[in-house]
Amino acid sequence: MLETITRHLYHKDIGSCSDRELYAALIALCKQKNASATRSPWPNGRKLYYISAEFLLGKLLSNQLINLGCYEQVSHELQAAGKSLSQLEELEPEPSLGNGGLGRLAACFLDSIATLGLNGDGIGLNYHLGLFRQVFEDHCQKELPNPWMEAQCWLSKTNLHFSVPFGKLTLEAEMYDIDIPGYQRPDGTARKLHLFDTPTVDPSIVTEGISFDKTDIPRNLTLFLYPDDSDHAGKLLRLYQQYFMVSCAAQLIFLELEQQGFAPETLAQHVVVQINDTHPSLIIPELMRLLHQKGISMQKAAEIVSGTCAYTNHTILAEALEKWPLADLEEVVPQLVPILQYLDSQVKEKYPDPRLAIIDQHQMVHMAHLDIHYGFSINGVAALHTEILKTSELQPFYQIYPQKFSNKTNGITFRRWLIAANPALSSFLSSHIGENWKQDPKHLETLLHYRDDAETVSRLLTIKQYNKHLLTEYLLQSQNIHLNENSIFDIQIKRLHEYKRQQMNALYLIYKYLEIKKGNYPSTPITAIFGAKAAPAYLLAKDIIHLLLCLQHLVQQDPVVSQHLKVVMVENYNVSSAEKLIPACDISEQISLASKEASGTGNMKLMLNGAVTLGTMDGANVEIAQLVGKENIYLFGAKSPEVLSLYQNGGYHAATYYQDPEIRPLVDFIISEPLMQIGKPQFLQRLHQELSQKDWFMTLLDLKAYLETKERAFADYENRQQWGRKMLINIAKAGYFSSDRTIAEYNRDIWRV
Ligand code: 26Q
Repeated sequence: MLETITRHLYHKDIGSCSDRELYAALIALCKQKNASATRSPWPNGRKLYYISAEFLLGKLLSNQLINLGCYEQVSHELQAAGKSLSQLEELEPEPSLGNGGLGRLAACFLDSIATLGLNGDGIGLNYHLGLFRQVFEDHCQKELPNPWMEAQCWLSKTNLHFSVPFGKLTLEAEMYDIDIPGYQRPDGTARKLHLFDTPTVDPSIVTEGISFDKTDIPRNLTLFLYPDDSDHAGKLLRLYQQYFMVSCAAQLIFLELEQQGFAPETLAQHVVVQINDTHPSLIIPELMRLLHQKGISMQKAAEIVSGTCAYTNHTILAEALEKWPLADLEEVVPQLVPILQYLDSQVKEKYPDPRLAIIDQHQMVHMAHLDIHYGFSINGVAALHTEILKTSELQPFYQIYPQKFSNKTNGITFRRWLIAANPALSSFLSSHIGENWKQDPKHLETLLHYRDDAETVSRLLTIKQYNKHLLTEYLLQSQNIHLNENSIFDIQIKRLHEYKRQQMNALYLIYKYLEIKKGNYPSTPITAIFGAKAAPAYLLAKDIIHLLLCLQHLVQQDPVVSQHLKVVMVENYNVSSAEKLIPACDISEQISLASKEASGTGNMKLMLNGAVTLGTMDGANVEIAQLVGKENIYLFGAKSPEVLSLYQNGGYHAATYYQDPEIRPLVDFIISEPLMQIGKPQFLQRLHQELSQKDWFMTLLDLKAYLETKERAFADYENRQQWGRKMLINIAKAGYFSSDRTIAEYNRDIWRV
C-alpha cells in the first residue's frame, strides 16, 4: 500500500526513504483515500455546519490511519522495512488551534460526525501560529509562537475565494481543508474541516515571544488563536477574527445551497448551523444580511435564520459570557449594526424585561441572548450545567422558551482516547470481551462480569504499570524529568484557571511536604503531575504556575522529601502529551468549585483509561459518580446549591477560613522563607493575598475536605486488588461518554440531518 506511493513519489522502496519522505508519503496516502470524486447531494434532510473558533485536533497521522482502516498494514509494512510508525509520528507538529475543552470537544465531534456518516462539515480559522508554545523560564511561563503549517501537511488548499467586508477595509479570504475520515467508513466519505485564512497574513511581524502589532489586521488576522484580549486593540482583533470566520461561513453555506439547486429561502429546510459557544454568534445577523441582499424581508430573514441556528453554551463564568460594545461593532462591522438593532427592537417589543435584551442599557450586545432569541435550540454540556442554566443563569429565557432548552452531555472519541492512546488496554479489552465495544462502547460493561476476578483485575494493574513505565520514559527523553514509576501518579491536566483550583492541589502538596518534614511518610511515594497553560494576560493563573514550579524545585532539592514526594509540571501541555499522561494516571484530579466547570472532558478520558476520580460534584463528575457508584469515586466539598447561595448572599469570607489553625500554615507557606528564596516574592505575595483575603473560587471552603478525602484515596490505593476493581468499574462504565452517543443525541434532538 505505502510502497506504491513511495515508488510513485520518489521511485524508491520504503527502506530507501528518509523518515521525512515516508511521513509525506503517508499524508499523501491518506489524502488519496479520503478524496471523493464527487460530493454526494443532500437528498432529503439537512446539512450541518459546525462552526467553532477552535478545533484542537492533535496530531492526525495515527488517527487518520486508524479511521481509514490501514493502521496495522502500514505499521507492518514500515516494520518490515526497518522503520517505525511512532518515529514518523514524532515528525508531525501538533496544530494548536484551540485553548482547551471547547476546542478539543469540537475535534471529537468531527470524528463522530464522520463516523456516524452524518452530512456535516466543520468551519473554523487557520491560525498560523496556533495558541502558543509554553516554556518555563525562572519558574515562570513564557509564551512562544507555535508554527505548525509545513509544506507537507494535512491542509489542502482549495480554489475557493471570498471577500470579507469590514468597516475600514476588505480582506480576501481563502479556504483550506482538512479531511476528517470516519472510523471504518468507505474510502471517499470523509467529512471536511474548512479553515479560512487570508493571504496577507505575515508571521514576520511577530517579535519577542508572541508580541505583534494588534492594529495591523491584514497582517495579523489569522496569526494566533488570539488568547490575549487584555487591551482594546486585542479585543477588536478578536472581533475581526469572528466576523471573518462567520462571513466566510455564510458565503460558503449559500454557495453550497445554490450548487444543490435550493433557493435561499429554503435555508432552514436544508441547513443547520451549530454555534459553538458565542464566538461565532455573528453568523445570525450575517446570514440575515445576505438573505436580505437576496431580496428577502428582514422579518422573513429573521424567521429563516431562527430555524437554522442552534447554540451550545459551555460556561457560566461571567467573564466568558461575551458582550460587545455596540461602538466596537460599529467600527468593525457597521453593516451588522442595523440588523442587530432591528432584532433587539423586536425582542424589546415582545419582552420588556431588561434581562432579556440583546442590547442592554449600556449599549452592550449580549451574544448569548442573540443566540437564544434567534436560534431554535440552546443546550448545556452536562446534566448539572443545563439545570443551572435553566434555573439560574438563563432562567428568564427558560421561562419564555422552555422547548428550546436541552442537555447534551459531552463525550470523547474512543478512537483517539483509547484505541490510539492506550493500545495495551485496547487490545486487552478486545481479547477479553470481544471487539464489539469499538462499534458500541456500551459493550464495555461486559467487563463488569469480571469485577471480582483476580486475574482480570491484576491484568489491568499490569497494564497501568506498563503505561506508567512508558510515561516515565517519555518524560525522561522529552523533558529530562525523572519519575519513580512505582509511585502513585496523581494527575491534574487542564487549562489553568482559578475555578479549576490547581491552587488547592498545591496546598495539599504543601501539607504533604510539611508532614514528610515531620517524619510522617506516605506508604507509597506520591508523584503529583500537572499540565496547564495559562492565558498570557491572566496574572493569577501565572502566579499559580509559578507556585507549582517553585514547589517542584523545593521538593526536588530536598534529599529526604524527594524520596516520598515529587511535583512535576509538564511543559507545553497539549493533546500529544495528554495522550501519554492519561493512560498512566492513577488518580484523576477534578476539583473545580461546584457549579463552575460546565462539564469537563478530561475527567471522561481519564476514567476510560482506568483512573479513579478525586473530585467535586461538578459538571460531568456528577454523571460519572452516578454511573460508577460512590465506592468507585472520591467525592468531597460543597455542592452547587450551597455554592450558588454563598455567591448570592455574599456568605463566603476567605479571611474566616484562613484563621483556621490547620489551614493558615499551609497558605502562609506560600510566602515562607524557602519558597521566597526560590521564586519571585511579588508573585508569591500576590497569590497569598488573593487566597487569604478574596479567594473568589472558595479554595479554602473545601480545603479540609480535600485533604481528608485525598488521604483516604491514597490509603485505599495500598490495597491493590480493591483498587484494581475500582479501575475496572470505571473503564466498564465509561461507554456512556463516547462522543458517538453525544452526536447521535444532537442529531436526534437538534440537527436531524
Ligand atoms: C471569551 C471572550 C473573550 C476571550 C475569550 C473567550 C473565551 C475563549 C475560550 C471563552 C471561553 C473559551 C473556552 C471555553 C471552554 O473551553 N469551555 C469548556 O468547554 C468544555 C467543552 O464543553 C467543557 O467540558 C468545560 O467544562 C468548559 O470549561
